[in-house]
Amino acid sequence: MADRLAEIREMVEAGKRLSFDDGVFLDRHADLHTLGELANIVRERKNGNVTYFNVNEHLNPTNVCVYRCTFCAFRADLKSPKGYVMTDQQIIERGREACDRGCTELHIVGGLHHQLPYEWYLNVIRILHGEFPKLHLKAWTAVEWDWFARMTGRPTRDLIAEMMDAGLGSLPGGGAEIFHPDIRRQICEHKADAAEWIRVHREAHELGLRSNATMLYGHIEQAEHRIDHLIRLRELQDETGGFQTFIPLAFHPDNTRLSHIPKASGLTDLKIMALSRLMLDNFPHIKAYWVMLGIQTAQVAQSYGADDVDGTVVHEKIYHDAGSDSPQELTVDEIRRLIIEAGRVPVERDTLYHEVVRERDTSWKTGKKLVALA
Ligand code: V47
Ligand code: SF4
Repeated sequence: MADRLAEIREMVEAGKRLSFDDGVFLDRHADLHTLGELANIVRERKNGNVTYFNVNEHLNPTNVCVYRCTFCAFRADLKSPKGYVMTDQQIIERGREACDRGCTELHIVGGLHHQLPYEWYLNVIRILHGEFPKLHLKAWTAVEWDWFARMTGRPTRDLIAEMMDAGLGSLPGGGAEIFHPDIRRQICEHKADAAEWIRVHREAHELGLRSNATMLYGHIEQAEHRIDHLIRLRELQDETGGFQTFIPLAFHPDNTRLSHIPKASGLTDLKIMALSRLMLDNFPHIKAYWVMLGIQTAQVAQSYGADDVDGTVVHEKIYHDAGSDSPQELTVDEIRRLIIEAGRVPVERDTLYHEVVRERDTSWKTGKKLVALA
């Protein structure tokens, strides 16, 4: 066991790629301290001492959803009193609020509504881009794109191109869950499968968009399923280079059909963060999403592979509906403090990882010369 770990250490130090078996071995047997140390080598090689954040808001224009993923507390049935569909006016107000708060990005995902046509989702992008052309719109998970294709009978590639004309800027990483069919069948049977998720991201990359990727862990999956998931993402990244960030997402059980499963511990969160950094050797960034991890774990995660903590967020629903006790938003000062306390240099980025330098705050300029990009 110690020999195998020493071999893997040498591989990581030499920048060599880890195999499926290496990943499963690390997941099952490596101690957390070693995993963190190895992941930190890769993290600092790629991103130096910098941790990125952005100034963003979330918009979930509807929570009504045809699917019934067992892990989801956000969705509502068509006739449920909990269900909502935002009006154009409400959507524009949220865009205005985001601009007034200095946001560079709006993160837009929702449910797959039984009755709203594809044109309604297209209109969300069109009106927001029309009113706020400088706001980057990161919108619709691969599962939503697949639903649009099922509804319209049109290829996802055409739909992505059409939304790009309307103002779409990039794709978020949601809907990936766990790709392995043995698990996917049990947690989200009917929605887009692994091949469909991967095809949508491949098409987006080919059309010139960047995207993110996620993995939902801490429910019924095992080490093999997690490593299989990471390797499928790594293979697509080898092909296209279009992924920017990987975000491991811990399952939050409250108000879901899997509420009997205890929430993953902070130790598991750090283990998956480090494993993700080690296996995804071709992803530039790994995100410690503070809403999901909590602030303390997001701080420690910056020594376990993460070089990004997401943004100010505001109006997050998916995790708060499932029991997250993180605050609804962090101010820029709070984010910067949580990064500095972790011993890293905060750098505000836009969605595409260009540094944002705000004129009124000259400390951004000191941060700039410390940026060490791979
Ligand atoms: O696809 C749903 C997950 C995802 C629960 O791209 C749950 O920058 C835990 O993808 N417990 C949506 N997870 C969120 C997402 C995301 C978040 C932040 C940044 C980015 C990005 C993407 O949330 C869903 C699903 O995997 N999810 N319910 C739950 N109870
Ligand atoms: Fe619908 Fe997404 Fe929730 Fe699944 S995770 S039920 S697709 S809103």
